[in-house]
Amino acid sequence: MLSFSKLVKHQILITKADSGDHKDIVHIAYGADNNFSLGTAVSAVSLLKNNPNIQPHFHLFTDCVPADFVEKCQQLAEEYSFSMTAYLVDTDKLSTLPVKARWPSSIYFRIVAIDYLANEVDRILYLDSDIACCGSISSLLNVDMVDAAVAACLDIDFIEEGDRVALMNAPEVKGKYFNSGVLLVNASAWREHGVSAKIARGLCDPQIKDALLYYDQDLINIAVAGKILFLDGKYNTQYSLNDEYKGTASALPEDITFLHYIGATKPWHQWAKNYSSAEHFLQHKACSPWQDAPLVEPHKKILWRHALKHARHQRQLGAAIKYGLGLLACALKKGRKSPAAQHHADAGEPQPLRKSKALR
Ligand SMILES: [Mn+2]
Repeated sequence: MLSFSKLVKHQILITKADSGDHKDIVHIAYGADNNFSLGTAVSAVSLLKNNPNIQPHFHLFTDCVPADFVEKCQQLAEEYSFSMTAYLVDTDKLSTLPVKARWPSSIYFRIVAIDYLANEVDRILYLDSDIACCGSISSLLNVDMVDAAVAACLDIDFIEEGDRVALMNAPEVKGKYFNSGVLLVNASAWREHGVSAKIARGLCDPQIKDALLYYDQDLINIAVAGKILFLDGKYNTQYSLNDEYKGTASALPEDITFLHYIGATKPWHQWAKNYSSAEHFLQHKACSPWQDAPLVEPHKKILWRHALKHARHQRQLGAAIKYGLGLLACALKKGRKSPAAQHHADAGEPQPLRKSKALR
């Protein structure tokens, strides 16, 4: 059976906090590929800025650790007291796991991270890279988990719940499906309940495998059902920047600990920078070693499409032309491919979900 922790090829100590600093050490895990590295960095910065009383040890599970990233993290360590370790994950082995077009295999990094760290530390706070910290996390760290394996918040966007829980043969998940962007993990309960092994078994179960839509998130939900402690929504306030152009955006609540930018448009995307909702990310980027890092431009069709819709919504003619041409270029490139390649391209192109904000 698959052992997730064995997929860690090696680890790199990026920076180590001064041991004379007597703050509480909090283990914070991220699992994201290099495409999300700007998000990971700024998420960590937002946590440091809002929590001067703790000393985080960041554990980054990733596919690539560029020298420039290490340099900037070390620069950040001159200002804040924290440790950081990067873990390189064997992506060749992960690529054999089920994913549909919509997700890269790096979605499984979070399971690798938790499985690995559950043998090393007592408690892990897993965070997605598209999460900005907006306040103190001390109340979250003091949560009494009793024998729950995971503390998390309800998912605001669980699609076709009735059908899906039936398909996954997981009635215990009904009405209790959580979002996996913020997970507080009780390592001993995770091990005692054999959660990693249940996830690995789920991956081998044809019925579950075929019904998976959010892969890693579905698998964790099924595996920890009944051993979950639900947290106040402020610990994972899920917000889609694409709601801005759809006209369905609602004002952010006052009291937010973690703001989770769900949906395909992320706050590090060039076309999101004018929204006040992106400020929770951009303000931390602006006063960090990543201040001059360029915002990300579209690099696949679904992003060109969203970028164009945002530019039109914001009545930015120049940007709309640029993104419209980019989208056209994608269509032309696809049209030039042979039928076989075209079939492959179709399979590889993320399709928008009918009802979902998708793309956590
Ligand atoms: Mn996310």
